[in-house]
Amino acid sequence: MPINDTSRLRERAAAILAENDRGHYTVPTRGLYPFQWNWDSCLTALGLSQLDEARGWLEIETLMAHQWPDGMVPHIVFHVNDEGYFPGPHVWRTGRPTPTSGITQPAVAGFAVRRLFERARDRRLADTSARRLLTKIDRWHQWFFNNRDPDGEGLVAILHPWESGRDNSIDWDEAFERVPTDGIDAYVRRDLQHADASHRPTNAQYDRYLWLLQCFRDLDWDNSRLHAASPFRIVDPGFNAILIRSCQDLAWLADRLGEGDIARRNRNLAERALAAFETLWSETHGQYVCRDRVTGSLIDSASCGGIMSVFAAIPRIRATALARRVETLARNSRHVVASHDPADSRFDSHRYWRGPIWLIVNYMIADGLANAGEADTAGRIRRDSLDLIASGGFAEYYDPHSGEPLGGGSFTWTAAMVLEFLRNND
Ligand code: 9WN
Repeated sequence: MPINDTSRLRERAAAILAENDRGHYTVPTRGLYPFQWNWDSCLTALGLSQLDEARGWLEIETLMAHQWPDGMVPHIVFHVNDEGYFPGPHVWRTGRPTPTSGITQPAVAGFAVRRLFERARDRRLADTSARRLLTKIDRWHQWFFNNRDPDGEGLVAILHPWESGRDNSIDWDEAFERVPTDGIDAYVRRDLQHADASHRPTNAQYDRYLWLLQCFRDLDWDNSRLHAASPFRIVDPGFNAILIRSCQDLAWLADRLGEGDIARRNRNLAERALAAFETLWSETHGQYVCRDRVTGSLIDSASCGGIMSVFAAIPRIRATALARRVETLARNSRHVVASHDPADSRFDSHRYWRGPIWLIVNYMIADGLANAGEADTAGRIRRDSLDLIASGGFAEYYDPHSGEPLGGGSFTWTAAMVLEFLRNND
């Protein structure tokens, strides 16, 4: 049944957050994802804090409590045993006291913490929480540039598609050809027990996800060795834009908290990265695209990763061009922002990150466009996002042509983003 009234949308969003709340962390959705995910938690904290500020801070503090000694913040924290997800802790075998995965995810924490801090009504709680998180996030940012930019190019590489958060994007197809599948252990996918196979990555992709995992595991998860060893090294504009924004937001926060060294360090990292960012611009596509760090070439694939670049303080002329890109995509599909250009023959309206719309992506693009003065396009994304929820409910992702809800249901970060979109309308 369509949900047309705003207060009912808010109520339903709050109910989903409560349903997926495990006390000190949330699961993305029951069944399909029974643990804590990194960028899910940071974005979910925004919605949680609208209902209960302390609970919002706790979500990020729980995640950051599982930071590795070298500074990495893992993409999954396995707080409980649950056989319903593959690959579980016995596959990763990272040796952490509370089991975690061995790779990371988009570093959205710096952005989320600034936002919680700016909005806080409980100033004392905000001050102590932000202070505790500041040094941890600063260490994570340094970890990125030390381990994922060993030649000092200014931008960082992902070594596994799961790190990008856009697992089966068309962006990775070419580079994935290089990833072998020999020697992988036998496994059973669990995702297909919870979601339709035609909405999910293929078995051939899962084989390669696992090959990379085993390659890193064979190196004892020693992050100083993984970059050189990985046949998959991609400089993703979306991933880097999130990191740049987080560095800038952390610098802002550090200034407020009187931590001058942290502020300077993060501002410098962001400025260097922004200077290098221009090398990812594609005139052909009118947007940023990925660079394959193994071959050195730009990747011929116009995905939402390149449009998410607007989340960072890119030049105004680029932000305007990205607003135009969104308007072009809007002419090719009923709803925006498709995770891949519908005009591309590889586009698939149902399959995960190869076409469907994700609310978190919409939120970050709309935020960046609004900051760049592109209020009309930002408003359009916001309205489209709320329309999708009103007609399709709180799904993991949506078909950009039909609006059909896809993947998992009762989805945590989708609910959090609805609260955010509604708040921005107040
Ligand atoms: C692997 C939890 C996560 C999101 C990712 C999304 C999906 C996992 C999976 O679910 O990835 O990390 O098993 O498919 O692609 O962005 O963080 O919601």
